[in-house]
This record gives sequence, structure tokens and C-alpha cells, in this order.
Amino acid sequence: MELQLVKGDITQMHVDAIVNAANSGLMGGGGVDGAIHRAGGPEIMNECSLIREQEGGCPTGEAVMTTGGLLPVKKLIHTVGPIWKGGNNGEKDKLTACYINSLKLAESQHLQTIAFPNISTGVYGYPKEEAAQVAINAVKSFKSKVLTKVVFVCYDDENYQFYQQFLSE
Ligand code: AR6
Repeated sequence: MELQLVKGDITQMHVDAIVNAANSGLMGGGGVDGAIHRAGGPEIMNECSLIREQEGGCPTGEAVMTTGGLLPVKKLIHTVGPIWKGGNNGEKDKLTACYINSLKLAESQHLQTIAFPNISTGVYGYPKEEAAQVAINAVKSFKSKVLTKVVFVCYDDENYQFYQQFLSE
């Protein structure tokens, strides 16, 4: 499984699956969630609403799947990162679970390439340096015979620099 680092907008990625940093109501919002819904069109929200009706949304740390709407991907994986509350409230385990559960879901659908944003490092306030370490460790610990490539897509310079540093170590 190759690990790749890209600086830019995740909606431009040509991969089998893009991961969205959603909220547990799957209601859409700002940040990467807003960008994905804008680029992917209203069909994605229709599918999210259905999941909300049938399953009550998506708990923190878990992941659900929709189609990619107008995006050039096979699937969208919506995962819900933890809101940072100081670090002693299970944030690290929940953020790890976001990455692992997204990878498991991708694998279950025989998807080979997947792109992640920097989950929880925007409005949810997870410190970027720590979040980068959690993300990289989680992905490296996941041994897959199906997935061939995992792309970390960093939108801001700060995240990009932490990923560059930790991926080269
Ligand atoms: N492509 C890739 N990364 C992006 C993009 C983009 N187009 N736009 C922003 N980012 P956030 P969270 C980065 O706030 O902290 C939403 O309203 C950004 O630089 O999107 O998990 C949801 O609905 C940041 O590093 O997600 C939830 O309510 C990273 O995406 C809530 O925010 C994550 O920032 C989730 O908060």
C-alpha cells in the first residue's frame, strides 16, 4: 500500500474513494464537507438524508458510504471526527477509528485507492501536529491486500508541512 501526500483540494482527486470529514447528522456544513457537497451535487445529500432516516446518522469514529455524485470517484466515505476537548476525552482513539473504519469500508467494496482530508483539524479543533501523527500511524498500521494507494490531501500549509515531516521519518 503506497502512501502519497498531495497539497490541494480533495474534490479534484481521481481516486476510487474520497473521504469526507462530516458531522454525525450527515447534514453538510463548511470546510471540506461543504466543498464535497458543492462539487458533488445534491444527490449526495439525498443519500445522506436516507442514511440519517434509516440509521440515525453516523456516530463519531464510524464511517458510512454514498456514491460520489458528480465527483470523479466510485464512492464517498463520510466519517465523523472527534471534536477536540483537550485530549483526555478519547479524541485520539476516535480519530484513529475514523481512518481505520474508512479503510475497512473501502476494502469491503474492493476499492483500491482512497484519499483522506485532515479529519478534525478544521472547526473541530484537533491540533494539526497530533492529528497528522494519528492519521499516519493509523494508516500505516492497516495491512491491506486490496488497497494499493492512500493519499493524504492537505489543503493548508501547516498540515502539509507536518505530513511532509512525519511521512519522511
Ligand atoms: N480539500 C481538502 N481539505 C480541505 C478542503 C478541501 N476542499 N477544505 C478544507 N479542507 P473541516 P473538521 C481542510 O473544518 O474539523 C464541517 O462543517 C481544512 O484545511 O472541514 O473535521 C462538517 O460538516 C482542514 O484541515 O472538518 C462538520 O460539522 C480539514 O479540511 C465539521 O466541519 C478539516 O477541516 C467537521 O470539522
